[in-house]
Amino acid sequence: MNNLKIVGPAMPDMPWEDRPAGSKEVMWRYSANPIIPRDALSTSNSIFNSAVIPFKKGKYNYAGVFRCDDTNRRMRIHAAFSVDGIKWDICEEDFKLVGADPEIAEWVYGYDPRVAKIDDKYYVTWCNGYHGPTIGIAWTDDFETFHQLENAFIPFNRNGVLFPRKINGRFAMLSRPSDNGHTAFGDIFYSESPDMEFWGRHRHVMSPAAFEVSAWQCMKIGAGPVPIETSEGWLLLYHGVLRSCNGYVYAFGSALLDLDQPWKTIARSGPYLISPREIYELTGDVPNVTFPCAALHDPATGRVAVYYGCADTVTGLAFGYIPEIIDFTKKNNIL
Ligand code: BMA
Repeated sequence: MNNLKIVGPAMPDMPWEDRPAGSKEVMWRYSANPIIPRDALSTSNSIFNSAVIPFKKGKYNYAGVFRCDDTNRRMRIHAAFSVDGIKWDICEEDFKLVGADPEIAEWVYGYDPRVAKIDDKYYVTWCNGYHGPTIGIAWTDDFETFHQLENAFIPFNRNGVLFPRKINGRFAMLSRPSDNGHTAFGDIFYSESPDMEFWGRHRHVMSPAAFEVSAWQCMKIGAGPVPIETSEGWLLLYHGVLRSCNGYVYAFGSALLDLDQPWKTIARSGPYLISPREIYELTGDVPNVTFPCAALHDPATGRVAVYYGCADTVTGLAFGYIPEIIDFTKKNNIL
């Protein structure tokens, strides 16, 4: 894959740690995980399932939107800034939305944010409470004011993840229709929009895998970070869920989607990339969860750093090389 082309801004200083000597893993964890403790804020019960993006502001090189559940156990989103992508200054106040139609403006809850840069705006999508979970959208250009748009779908829906550019002239989003509870099913769908308001042309992307084929993703699946564009297709990291006798287990793996018709899956990994294994993933408010919501990558080196929620409590980092993840996805393709 010497001629693999990876799209994205150069990020030579992105967070990184080499693969540990002797490790055969495709993705490996940061040795100083978790990078964000649960009590980084005076009001936080837990900080996890959060999204980051390169963003220059004063001394800062990255911005983010963090899921900070407070000590009422209310799910809130807070803006954050970082010099190195590892140590984060998270705003004590939750993010404030402006500009929405008053009929949908009431804040109920928000969680599992993602952030995508499309043209000159940063779009945040999150699971937004509006008579049940749906996908909220807001844009910002300074990570201080967030301009709320219409919800993308009617409830119930989770894991709304935008593509980082228009596809065939339209904004594009992956999401997972669900129910109002701890949904025991879930496929990934693709939708497109001419204007970030009206979403349609819904297409099925992927279903959970058969239990005998790939058990970690046999109950439900959902898009993780914003997909990464490469000459081999869109690299999608996605979470998959298995139901054990003790509850749900969240791992993540990879798939390649067609560049022009991203609802067509080119390859999908049978083995996971990361599954709960470390103590901070195995224990916390919700045990056995590794839940990726963002990735930083550097096209020249192929490096990728994935931000993932650990046991719904803290935030961790995992690293890999995009060409190796693509190879792994194709070699272990279960389609
Ligand atoms: C999902 C979401 C995620 C969470 C996961 C495990 O339904 O609520 O935020 O990480 O469950 O609890």
